[in-house]
Amino acid sequence: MLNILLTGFEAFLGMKSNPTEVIVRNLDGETINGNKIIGKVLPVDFTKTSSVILEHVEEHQPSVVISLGLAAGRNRITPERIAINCMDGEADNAGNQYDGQKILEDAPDAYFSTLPIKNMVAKLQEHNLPAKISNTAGTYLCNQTMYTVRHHIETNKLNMIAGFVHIPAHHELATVNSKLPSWSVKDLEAAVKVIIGEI
Ligand code: PCA
Repeated sequence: MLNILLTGFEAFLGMKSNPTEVIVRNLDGETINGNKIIGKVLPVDFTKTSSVILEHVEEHQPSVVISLGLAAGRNRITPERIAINCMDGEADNAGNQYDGQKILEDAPDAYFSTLPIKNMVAKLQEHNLPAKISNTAGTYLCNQTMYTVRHHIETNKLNMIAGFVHIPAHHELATVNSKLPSWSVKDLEAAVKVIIGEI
């Protein structure tokens, strides 16, 4: 049995909830395809998120790290191809804001996902769950999380695959924002299970 660390995020940018938090709490402790899911919710805080996820990695020694984040406005499941060494965008939940600074000095510009992103997209599409590879994880906490975990794995030569998957908003967020495409939590969770099944 492999340990799969599945992370989500707390709510951010004034939104009242985050579907990734709901999914990760629902799946924590489940066994999927004989693999144990360890679900953890991360803070949206540039100064804390990296150390929190790396502590979970140290404690649980997973073989796989799948991090989930909300991409409000996207209409499909988007496994990310790459994370870049850059922080930019809106202030986080603690009020920290960056303007293009590096996540880590003297570290590579980018890391590719080591999850089977092509197979994940193909399998989701087979299940009528719309999916597409994304070539940008942005420059906010989701990008920072994937970059940090991939850097930790490469630097320590760990036998661990890791990457990031952005998911659309759930209906709860769309009820208060008419511009948001949205999915049911049930379908989002089904998609995450398909993704885990491809590992
Ligand atoms: N999405 C944000 C951060 C937290 C989340 O769920 C992002 O895309 O960076």
